[in-house]
Amino acid sequence: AMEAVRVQPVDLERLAGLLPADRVVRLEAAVEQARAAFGDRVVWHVNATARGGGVAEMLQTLLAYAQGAGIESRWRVLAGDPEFFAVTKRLHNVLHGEPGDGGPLGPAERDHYEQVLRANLADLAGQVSPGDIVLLHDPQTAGLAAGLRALGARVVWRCHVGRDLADDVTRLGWDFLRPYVSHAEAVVFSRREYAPDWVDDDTLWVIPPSIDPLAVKNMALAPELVVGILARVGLVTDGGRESAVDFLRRDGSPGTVRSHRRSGGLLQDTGPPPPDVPLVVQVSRWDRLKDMAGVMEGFVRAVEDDDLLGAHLVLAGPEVSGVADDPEGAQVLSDCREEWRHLGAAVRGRVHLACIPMDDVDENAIIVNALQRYAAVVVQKSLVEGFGLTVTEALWKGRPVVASRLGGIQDQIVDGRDGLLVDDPYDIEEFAAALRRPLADAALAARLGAAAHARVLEEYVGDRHLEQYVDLFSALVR
Ligand code: UPG
Repeated sequence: AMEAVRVQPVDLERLAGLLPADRVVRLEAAVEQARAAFGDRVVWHVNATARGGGVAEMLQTLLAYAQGAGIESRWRVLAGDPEFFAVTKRLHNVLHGEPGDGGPLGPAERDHYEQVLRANLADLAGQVSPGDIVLLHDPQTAGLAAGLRALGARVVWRCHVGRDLADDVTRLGWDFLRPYVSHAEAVVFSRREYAPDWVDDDTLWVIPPSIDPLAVKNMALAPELVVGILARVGLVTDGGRESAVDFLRRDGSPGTVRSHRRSGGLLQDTGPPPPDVPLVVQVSRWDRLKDMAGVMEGFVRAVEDDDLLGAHLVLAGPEVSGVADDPEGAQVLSDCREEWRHLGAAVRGRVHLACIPMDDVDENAIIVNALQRYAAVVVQKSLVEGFGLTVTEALWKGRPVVASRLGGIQDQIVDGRDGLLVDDPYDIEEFAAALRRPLADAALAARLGAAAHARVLEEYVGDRHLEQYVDLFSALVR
């Protein structure tokens, strides 16, 4: 059966407290509009995982605010088997223009995809009422559109991935998905360029993702707490001291970061970085398109000629068993470990791989938060990226970010102002050169970080996102 994810309502007032007055007024107007246009309907979100990855991250926070504003919102997670997720991961890869495992997307795959979604639809049929609004996320859920329409629901499909230029590989994915997506009444992409040409302009919406500054992932943390958290989980050493680390969970209840250092599990046998060295950090799912191996190579290149203040690299991702819809995670992590073993002895001690536990969402979030805040430089060397919430999160924290100039990353960063962009994601030398700059130049790092924070507040905070949803849903039910 489908999993129902419960989200505690959060009062929009809290978010409003961060915003300039004109934006508060606009947000209040949007809430009024929402109540009038679709306040009597339930808004459903369906996706493929309750935790790990950008979609789950956003649903957690946007649903909390929608609930807080009195819009009844519910979240269901697909039930699928490994074969289903192998097919949908293939779709995910090809929509990014990457062949992935190169496996087929033919009639047998289609059959299985439809069969799994039929079972899920049966589950939803008992819950969704005619007139309800259903937002289906990503390729995994597209095949639910027709059945939900038949139940009288109003259906939107949102695609979180894409590639700036369509090619023969992306077409494989779209050929598979088109018969399903065509039943949705509106289709949402993070960039205009991602929409295949058969999507009608009047059904196409462009809505970039957002972050919630008040989420556990992004909330302000005192510097002592940052170090305390990282020491507690063994991600940095602090002379053997280890204090209890308490924090407030999303729902306001108390949480504690568990000690993970005895298990040694987080660091994948690579050992912790010493205290007081600058850290270069990339946080990503273990997905080839995030190019963790390339980050390692680029870091090694950057520190080969210049010690760069003794900088270390931390590559952090989720515990691989924790992300249900990502069957490639374990393989990608094990490839990274293999790559690490082949690094020169001198530099190997400066590169660390970490898996962050996923069984407690808030604990995971606060560890990621601390790591991003502690970082001297955050990198995101993706080979393709629909949007890139890890970039937004780091920009919000005022970190200098070095990232590939592609996908949603190029919308978030103006090169040289809010961060540094690398033109060719396959050019290790260019990446290394960009990485050296903020490490070697503290004034540059500070200037980029300040601009970065301001830019996120301007463009990528939840109010803008919620308003766009209100516009979309209002248009849908008009
Ligand atoms: N994250 C964790 N723990 C980890 C690793 C990652 O919490 O150990 C979080 C991370 O903080 C971020 C999210 O997972 O919030 C990852 O999001 P993102 O960087 O956006 O990547 P994807 O998971 O690949 O998300 C997909 C798209 C991406 C888009 C996002 C939302 O690939 O480009 O931004 O969906 O549309």
